[in-house]
Amino acid sequence: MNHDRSSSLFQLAKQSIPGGVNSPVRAFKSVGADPLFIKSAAGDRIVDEDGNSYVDYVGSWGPMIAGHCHPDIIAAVQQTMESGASFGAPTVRETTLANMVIEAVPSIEMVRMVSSGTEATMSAIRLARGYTGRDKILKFSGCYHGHADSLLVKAGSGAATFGVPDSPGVPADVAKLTLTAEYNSLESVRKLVSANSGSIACIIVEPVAGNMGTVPPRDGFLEGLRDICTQEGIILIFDEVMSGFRVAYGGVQALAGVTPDMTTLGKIIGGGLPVGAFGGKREIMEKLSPSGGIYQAGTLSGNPLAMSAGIATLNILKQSGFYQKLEEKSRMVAEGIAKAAKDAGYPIYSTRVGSMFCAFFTPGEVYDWPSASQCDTKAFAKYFLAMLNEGIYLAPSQFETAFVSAAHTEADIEKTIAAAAKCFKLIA
Ligand code: KE4
Repeated sequence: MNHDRSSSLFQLAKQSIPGGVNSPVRAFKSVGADPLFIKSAAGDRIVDEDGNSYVDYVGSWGPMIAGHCHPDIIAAVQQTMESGASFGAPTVRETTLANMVIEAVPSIEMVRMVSSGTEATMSAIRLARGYTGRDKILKFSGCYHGHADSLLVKAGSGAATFGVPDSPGVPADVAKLTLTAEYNSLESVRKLVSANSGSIACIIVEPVAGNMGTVPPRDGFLEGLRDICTQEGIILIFDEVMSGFRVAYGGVQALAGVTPDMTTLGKIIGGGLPVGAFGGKREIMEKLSPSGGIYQAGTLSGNPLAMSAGIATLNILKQSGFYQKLEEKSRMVAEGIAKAAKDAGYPIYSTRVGSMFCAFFTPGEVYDWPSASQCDTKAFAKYFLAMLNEGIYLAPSQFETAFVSAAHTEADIEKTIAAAAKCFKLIA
């Protein structure tokens, strides 16, 4: 496949945009190639500036669960645009989408709209700190919750329970308030909680981790977090920015039967337009300005375009059989790729939760960041580029999740599996 135009556009972009991209993962750095510049998309396909068509498993990193250019979403946004893109004043659509979210996720009694997942998690943490009067937070290695300072933190070395910055520009004094445990390890949580008793405001977790590849919670993990938080008066935040409305209409919490105190959302509820949301118990949410004293704001929060795209998207998801059909497509493609790897004699560890799936390039079980980080990222890069050459667009990193949409056709799933069979043979 020829990518000349994308490459020249990338050189141009690098002169005016840092790294040539507006979000780092798009730069294809971990797969050692120039990124593709995408010109258009429709259904399960994206087309690059060189005219190459690809079966898309990135789906804008999750939002495009209904497929690209769904006519209902286009119509909703077009109609809204014609009556005004943004007013900076309350509109009916915000209440409509808020009530759809509340109806879908019973643990959410009230919800505040923002413009990104980062804003959602950053605001939820401030609300948890303000509500509890405590300053520390606890997260998990391998989980990503956006780029707010408190969340760009990794575990301190040795016995130090203090966090250290995971990026220049994050002050050490901020990082030390973030504790980091291991995903799927209640023991690591209990140790940190007892060492910081009474000073942890919240535990924030991806109830299905999607940012180290797709890593499901082990039996009892989410339930254990719920118990610890209840006993210790810690706010349990499920970061469902990726998994919300993705694995089920009610998110992971609907599948797991575990009730968080707050939930963050994004991606799908904006149907491809900028959106985020955080919601939870009324007694917590009412502490937010202007009903309470904890400040949070946003010029384009709840803007009509994103709200109309979100409402249209959720109406598509509510159609009967939507998730059953998506489950069948997702099972086909994930199992097909795993079988292709096995038949080629290349060991991968395959995971899937609903329409989120991942092929880990390691023979061992992946259940947390230390085990995920054992993957052969060089082999992944070779596989990624070989699949791209076959017209299959995967996430350009081993530590990301692949997404299936309702628009993925059986023919394109077959094409994907055939490509995987060829590509695993190439790298085996
Ligand atoms: P945004 O600020 O990117 O809208 O959302 C941050 C965020 C929060 N929580 C979870 C669970 C997330 O997955 C994300 C963002 N996901 C990444 C994909 N791994 C976005 C892609 C990117 O950074 O460009």
